[in-house]
Amino acid sequence: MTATTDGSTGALDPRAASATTTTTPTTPTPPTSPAPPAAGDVREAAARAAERSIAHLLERQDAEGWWKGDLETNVTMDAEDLMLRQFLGIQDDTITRAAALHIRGEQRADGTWATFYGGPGELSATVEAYVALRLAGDPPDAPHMARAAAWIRERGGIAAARVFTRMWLALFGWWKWEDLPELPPELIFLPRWFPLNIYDFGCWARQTIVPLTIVSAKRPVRPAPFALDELHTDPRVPRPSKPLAPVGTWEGAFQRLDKALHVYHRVAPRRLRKAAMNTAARWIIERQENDGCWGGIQPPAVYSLIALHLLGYDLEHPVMRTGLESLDRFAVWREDGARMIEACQSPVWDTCLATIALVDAGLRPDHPALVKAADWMLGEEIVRPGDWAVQRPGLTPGGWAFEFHNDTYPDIDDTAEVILALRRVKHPHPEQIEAAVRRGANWTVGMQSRDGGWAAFDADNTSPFPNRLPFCDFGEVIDPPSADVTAHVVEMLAHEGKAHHPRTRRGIEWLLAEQEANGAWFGRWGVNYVYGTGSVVPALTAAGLPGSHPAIRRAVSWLESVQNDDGGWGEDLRSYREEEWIGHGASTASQTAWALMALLAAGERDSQAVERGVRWLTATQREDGSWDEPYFTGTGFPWDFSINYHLYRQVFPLTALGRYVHGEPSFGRSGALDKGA
Ligand code: R03
Repeated sequence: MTATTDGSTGALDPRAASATTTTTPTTPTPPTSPAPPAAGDVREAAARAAERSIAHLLERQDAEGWWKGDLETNVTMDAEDLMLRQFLGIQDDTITRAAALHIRGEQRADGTWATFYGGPGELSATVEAYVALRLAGDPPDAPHMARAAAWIRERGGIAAARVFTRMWLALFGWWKWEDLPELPPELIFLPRWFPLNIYDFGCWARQTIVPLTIVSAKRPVRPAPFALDELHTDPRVPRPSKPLAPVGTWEGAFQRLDKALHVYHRVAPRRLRKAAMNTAARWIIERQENDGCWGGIQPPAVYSLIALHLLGYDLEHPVMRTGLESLDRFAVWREDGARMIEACQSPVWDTCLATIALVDAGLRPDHPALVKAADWMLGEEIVRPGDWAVQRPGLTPGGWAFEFHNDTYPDIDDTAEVILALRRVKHPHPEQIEAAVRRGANWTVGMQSRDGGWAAFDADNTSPFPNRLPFCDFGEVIDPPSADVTAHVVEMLAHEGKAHHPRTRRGIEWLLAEQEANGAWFGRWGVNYVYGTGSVVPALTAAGLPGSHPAIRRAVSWLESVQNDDGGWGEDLRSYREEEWIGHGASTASQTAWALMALLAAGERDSQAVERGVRWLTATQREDGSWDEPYFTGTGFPWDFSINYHLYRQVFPLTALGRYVHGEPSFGRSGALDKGA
């Protein structure tokens, strides 16, 4: 996310964004490219663009067979890395300088940091970035620091930051633990049927909250060498007291529960609390992956390291040492010496999407690069139970995760897409593909939620309670079914010849029931309605719905209604918050591709909309066969946490161009599912 000179980046008016991609002065205009092809050559131009893109992708495959694009998020990752090192006493000057270089590089002229390219200043990110630069030695009276501090104070200061941010500050005495929600370690003892037991939370929240209950109980304070008075609106009264909601409301009930838990904290039986913390520690250590990480994502790792350290695990203990080493592997070192921490890594996701793109664009299915990718994916298969088995105890393991090392939390999205990829490769040992696909497909079918949809990591993870906790003021904390994941599963099952399987039919019914009145589908893990619609339409047509089906017609009409004047599609992250941004934003490569994939699947190959979209892709492709995409089109949590998957801008345009030139992927396999799956 590169800041621009005038501080604001990206379009601020939905209509302006849709005019053309280059009207907003602050968004990077695509490199000047040759005039779009004349009508007759648009297919020829698409074929040439696909060839260049294939070459570009093949050059970037790792020797081990995988692809991985940077997973760019925001500077809280880098700030929390520096705060973790400060807390554990493992500061490293080289790392501090490189992290500070990256953080400063992301600050905008108005002194703020955002959580996505073109986004507004975000208070918690700005607080954390400011603290990190103070730890790196930037003086508070430096212009860039003074601007940030003034902006923070104007927006309520530290008191208005989210709970996670204030927890980080409490570690150094810059906030009071008493002014944070309680997270009692005794939570770990709650049985599966009891509300707010840890399995009621989404897997990422569960892995984060368990260690945080230890930190919350211990309330550690290791003062830093400076105060942060300049970040309080009034240092004398650093925190406004939040008024209690009425007792009859959920919010009021949970606020009062939190007050009771603060009292309990003072009187908790020592033996019970000690037993709870030890049980939590065992739970955490059981889930550390072979490479030392936790679930392949940053939050459980940093909080588990703090929690275990507070319980006496010293830095040389294997759990701590491998945990810290795994965090170092999340660092991307740039040529300019800056260091960016990835919140997570997406090699499995990137590799399956790249494989699909290459085959759909005409690369021969037995190409050595594809066989190598398939072998690597086969090696990534997960064959042991994870936390998902709590909800599905009898289900045979199978499937894939998103990251290099994450056997505890395979996800349904990656499993569906890996199967779609493996089925496209002509492998010398097809029986290996068949076996892994069968296990993965059976596991996926077994993970269907009761309502017929599929979620990302768990089945039926829909409790209404976690979201009401005062602690949960950031991101999502449960994992309900979503249209994009359900669509990827339906598409996979259709490819497996299971379009008429009862489970598939329930998934299709779920999708049809979820279609918005405007004809689109919501995007949970991608931005936003363009992603949801781009996922669902190809799934429904793969499962046999005709392009003339009313639901498909409504989706086509919606996509045509939000196409930009320049022929591309774009949807700003603001659409998660503001209706007028639904379907609107500066054109981007990945979102244009998603729209084209839907229109092509719906039988619109010869339409004006498709031709204009294909032209936009061919006209904005760079000389080296790649596309630029500063905009974030990936979603961690709608609005709260956004991702720029750096490979999206390559793999999706190639998929769309490939399907435009070569037609839809053929399917209708007689893939096997176990009886009764
Ligand atoms: C679309 C791809 C398939 N998809 C995988 C998506 C993985 C997305 C990255 C996960 O990284 C995370 C980063 C996080 N942050 N904070 C949290 C978090 C979780 C995952 C977080 C938020 C609230 C709580 C706990 C942790 Br409570 C930065 C299925």
